[in-house]
Amino acid sequence: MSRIITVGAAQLGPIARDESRTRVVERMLVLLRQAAGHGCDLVVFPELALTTFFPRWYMTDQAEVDSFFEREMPGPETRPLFEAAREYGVGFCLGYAELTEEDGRTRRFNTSILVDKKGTIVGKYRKIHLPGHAEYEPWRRFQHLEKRYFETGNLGFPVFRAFGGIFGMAICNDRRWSETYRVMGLQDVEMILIGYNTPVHNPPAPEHDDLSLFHNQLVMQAGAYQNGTWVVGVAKAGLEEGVEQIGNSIIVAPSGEIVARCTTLGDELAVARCDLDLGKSYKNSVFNFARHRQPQAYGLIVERRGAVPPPEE
Ligand code: CDT
Repeated sequence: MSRIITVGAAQLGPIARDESRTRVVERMLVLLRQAAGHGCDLVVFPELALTTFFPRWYMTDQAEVDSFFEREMPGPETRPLFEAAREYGVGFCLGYAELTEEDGRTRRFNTSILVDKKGTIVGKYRKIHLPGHAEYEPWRRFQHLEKRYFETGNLGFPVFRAFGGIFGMAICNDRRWSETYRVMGLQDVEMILIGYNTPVHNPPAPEHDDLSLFHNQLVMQAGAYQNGTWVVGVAKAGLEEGVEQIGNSIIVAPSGEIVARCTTLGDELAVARCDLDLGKSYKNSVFNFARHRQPQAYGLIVERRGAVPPPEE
């Protein structure tokens, strides 16, 4: 099987609070069809791609909160995405709010799934690094209540064999944490798919606002290089319900170089042909974990799993 995979970063512009899922899915289908025309194998949609970024509002009515969650995947409104995947032979990664009955109770997660070219779900990840706060904070211009509406993900950072390679997922704030990439790097990940909703303004640290694009690139470029993996970062961008969100969706090679990017704050597709074997030269040399990592000296026990064997000398 070819180790070249053509990937589309399917950035979405703002989604209004009253925009229906059916309308959003129509917008996503336009990008999916465009991706098929470019020969894409896989498209990556943003975090919480089916609705507006609802954690910006404090809500006390649980039924109102739950109206932003999916109880089944696919459901009636999202099924067309799965049918299009099958029809065009294009897989996708989708972020959504997941409501599930697990361990005898209702649980809510900020989730991403990986869907293959047959329209079958082949991977799931639930966001671990939930940013923001759990209670109403009146001094903020807008809220960031992910800690109120979601539980911390309980699936770890798994990797999945799909599309002829090893794939992982992360969601928004996860991309700022080196552990995210390294845990998947230790499982030989070859491409990490990340959706995000990032306001330009960070209420607790407004002094970072001018650096929001720089930090977005910094973390994904470093994560890619330090683990010899591709990283695809995809925004929900633009002015959404009065909050400015960054765009700057990028596809990063294992060298840390950006090879494709979105240039608008609207619905836009950026495409790159990605050779999954490109990570090998990093995994086998400067970031050969088996040869050069020294976890026993870090003062912290970190289990090493599935590291690439050293090259023959
Ligand atoms: N959705 C999400 O995780 N957003 C956060 C905002 C934090 S403000 C720096 C992010 O890390 O982009």
